[in-house]
Amino acid sequence: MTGPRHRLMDYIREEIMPHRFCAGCGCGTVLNVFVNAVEGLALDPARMVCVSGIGCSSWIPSPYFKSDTLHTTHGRPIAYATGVKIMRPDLKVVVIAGDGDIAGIGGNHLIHAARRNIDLSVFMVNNMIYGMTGGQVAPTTPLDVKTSTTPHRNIEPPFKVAELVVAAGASYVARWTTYHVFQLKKAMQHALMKKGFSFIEIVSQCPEYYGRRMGLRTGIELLKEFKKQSVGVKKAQGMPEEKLQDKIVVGGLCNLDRPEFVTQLHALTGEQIESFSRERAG
Ligand SMILES: Cc1ncc(C[n+]2csc(CCOP(=O)(O)OP(=O)(O)O)c2C)c(N)n1
Repeated sequence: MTGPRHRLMDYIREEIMPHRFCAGCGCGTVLNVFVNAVEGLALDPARMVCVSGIGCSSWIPSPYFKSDTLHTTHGRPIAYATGVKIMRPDLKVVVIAGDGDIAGIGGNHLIHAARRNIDLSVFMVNNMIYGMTGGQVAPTTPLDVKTSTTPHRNIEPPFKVAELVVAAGASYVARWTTYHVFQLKKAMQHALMKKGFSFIEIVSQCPEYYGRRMGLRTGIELLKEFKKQSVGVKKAQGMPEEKLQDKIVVGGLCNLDRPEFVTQLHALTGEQIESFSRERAG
């Protein structure tokens, strides 16, 4: 999977830079950290496929990351990525998309890919709303927050997506924010090298559609808020639920080894072909 040493810019489509993310958006940070993580591992971009859905964050790999990319339909990147991995298990398959994409419309694909433990690295950029379409409420929007579709306040409790993915059976799960760039880079590297389903929830800022309504108008203000709200996994374990209501629990949530789906599928197919050939010969 690793190839000759690459420079950082070998992973970026320079011809379409500067990128088109809004000023202060976390997507630029996630792109930066992802490129650094891949470069640090000396991964060969020609041996990677990045899959995204529809949304601002889906632009992180497509068009900016210089590997083969599949920019798919909203909510379906994990389904497309599963197809790629089954046909080309030799390639590293990465999904980068939004919380609306992965946990909203694509929520079923997420839990079943985790349950099957398919060898994918899924990086979910959680800006807590639907960014691209104008800041509608998402299944990740915190309680009481005002969005374009909850102008008074949000009354729906949000999913804890990382914890959901742990419960569904993933091999590696972590949560970090765009404030924690060094920890996020390490977590991405871990996820990229882990066999099985790996998932990182990246809490990220949308100053335009999320921050503005919260009175936090710039990326910096939102990053300061993330820093203030973050609590490490270990510390959080000793805290009562009500104290964790407005906190972001950061760190590694699980790291275990389980049988991986695609390997087992190909072994099973091999056994079937062998027994079929034996039957025909006999
Ligand atoms: C099937 C379908 N439903 C709805 C839409 C409209 N749509 C496009 S992007 C989007 C939400 C994007 O939010 P998210 O996935 O969180 O990504 P972000 O833009 O916040 O990064 C929606 C609802 C669509 N393109 N296709």
